[in-house]
Amino acid sequence: MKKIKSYEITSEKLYFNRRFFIKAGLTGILSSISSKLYSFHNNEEYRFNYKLKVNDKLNDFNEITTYNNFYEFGMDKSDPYKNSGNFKPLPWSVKIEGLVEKEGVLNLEDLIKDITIEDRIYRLRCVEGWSMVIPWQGFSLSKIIKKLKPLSNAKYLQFETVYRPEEMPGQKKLFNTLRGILPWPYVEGLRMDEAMHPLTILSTGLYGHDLLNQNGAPLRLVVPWKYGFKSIKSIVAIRFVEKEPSATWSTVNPREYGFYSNVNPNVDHPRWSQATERRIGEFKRRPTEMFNGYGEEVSHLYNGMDLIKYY
Ligand SMILES: Nc1nc2c(c(=O)[nH]1)N[C@H]1C(S)=C(S)[C@@H](COP(=O)(O)O)O[C@H]1N2
Ligand SMILES: [Mo]
Repeated sequence: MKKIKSYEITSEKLYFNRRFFIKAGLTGILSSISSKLYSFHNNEEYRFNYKLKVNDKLNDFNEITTYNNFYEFGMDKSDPYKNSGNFKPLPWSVKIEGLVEKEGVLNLEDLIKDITIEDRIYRLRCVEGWSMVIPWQGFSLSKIIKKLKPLSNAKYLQFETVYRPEEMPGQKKLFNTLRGILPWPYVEGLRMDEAMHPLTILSTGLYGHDLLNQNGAPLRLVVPWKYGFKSIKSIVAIRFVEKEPSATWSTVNPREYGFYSNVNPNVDHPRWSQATERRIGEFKRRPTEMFNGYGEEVSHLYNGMDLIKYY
């Protein structure tokens, strides 16, 4: 179990103080208090691209790292926190495959060389009806895609999570829908224009801390206008393909999970209403916003599409 020390349980206030210290150049002190695995974060001049909405409040570090969905480590929300201590996020490399000029294996450092890590505060909305506001750090996936030079017939991307049953106890169980365990490896997909949208990020950290294992270390996707399961963790392959790729949840249960999975209060999950959500840390449910509140930025991607048919 990865213990979270009390000094790592960061309140919003402390976070902003940290930012101040980062600016003041006291990075040495910071890196000694956060048990770092690698060092993409502490030396950054953080920038905020998105301001918090008036009624949004950041979830704290403890909430974000103890209430997770990462079935590779088990199905309960606390399992990823409890069972991910043996996972080794370093060294890490990512396979680049398919309809792209620069196929090959890239180690993480090479993949993000020359890329600035930015601060992005995004809401993550789960299909089960809960949500959090998370200060991610990462960079637009589009920066990587441009460097890799996709061929003109690459219309979609598929992402794949690492398969390491020795380090991920949930992967040891055989696939069996009745028990709810998924087929491994976990895969996800995006249409090329969704992947190129500046809001779509690859994240390497949050709250000024490298990603913990339970959040998808060392590299995970975040697509803030889609349900959380599109945000695939611990990515080891990115595949450029012509046809809509398979995605784990839509393969397992296509009636309940579509390829698009845009947050949409008007389209219910067959077993749950999607009209409201519970922000972790709050009791009263709040209305869910179309595209999770990012409609102004992303609705043009779906002009003319029937979002009830393409859920
Ligand atoms: N590989 C993998 N990625 C995954 C999942 C998973 O089980 N396996 N769960 C998804 C779901 S359902 C959600 S809601 C988010 C949760 O991300 P968080 O734990 O960092 O908040 O991760 C997504 N990515
Ligand atoms: Mo989720």
